[in-house]
Amino acid sequence: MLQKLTPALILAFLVATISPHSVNAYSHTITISVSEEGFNQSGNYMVEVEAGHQITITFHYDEHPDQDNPHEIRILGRGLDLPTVTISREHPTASITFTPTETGILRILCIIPCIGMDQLLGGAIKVVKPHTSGAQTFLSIELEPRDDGSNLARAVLQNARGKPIGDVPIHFTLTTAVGGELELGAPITIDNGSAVIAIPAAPGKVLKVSAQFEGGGGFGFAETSAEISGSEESVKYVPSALSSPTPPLSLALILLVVLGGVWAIFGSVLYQVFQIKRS
Ligand SMILES: [Cu+2]
Repeated sequence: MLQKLTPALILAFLVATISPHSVNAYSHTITISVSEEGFNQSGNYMVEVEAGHQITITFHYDEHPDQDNPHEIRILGRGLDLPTVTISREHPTASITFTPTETGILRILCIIPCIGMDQLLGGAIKVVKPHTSGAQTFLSIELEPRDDGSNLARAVLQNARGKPIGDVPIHFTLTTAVGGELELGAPITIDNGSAVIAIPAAPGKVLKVSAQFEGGGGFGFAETSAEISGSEESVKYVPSALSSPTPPLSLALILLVVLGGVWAIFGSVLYQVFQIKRS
């Protein structure tokens, strides 16, 4: 039994060691649902693709069955001249295939009047430079809240066998709910494969922190992200002393003196005006 198993085990080991490691981080076949709530139910939908790679986008009509709300969708961008894509209750699915050649943002929008059209103006395709291929890598991310309301993001980069990869930059990006993107920095991983960056406090907001390893040195691209909602703690409203129900006596006295002074000046001005009138 064991003798029969041994060649199989050796083969399995060999396959595991020499299996092709050229892996693309994501597929360029994209499905987007379209409804009055937006693209994939979002008013600021965004997807990332690599320049120079052919992409196929399938739009899917996702309205309530009773509702006839056709859409005509256009993808706009520099160097692009694409036909529009029409979807309706009768023709719920339509695809478009093209190859973006330049990096930058392409816009996706519905160009006919429809229900929820304000939600269908802000779609975006982010075209980034092609990712480096190489041995498969894994990136994980953890967010640790700190006492002052900010967070610490820790990303760990490992190879396919779980060994840490040190001395390479990890790019951290912050995405806010309104769709803005902020480059936070690119700390270098230490021996245990980790890189750490501070995330500014954003009370009451949901933040998406992305970490990206661009690849290089034989290693392939990897990315990961995590979401965090900023704590409400740091926006606690502290009423000023005078607007509190029981103002301190000293402050009340100061207020009395100031108001008394104002009335005294007003009184003396009035008195002088009467004096002038009389004389
Ligand atoms: Cu529409």
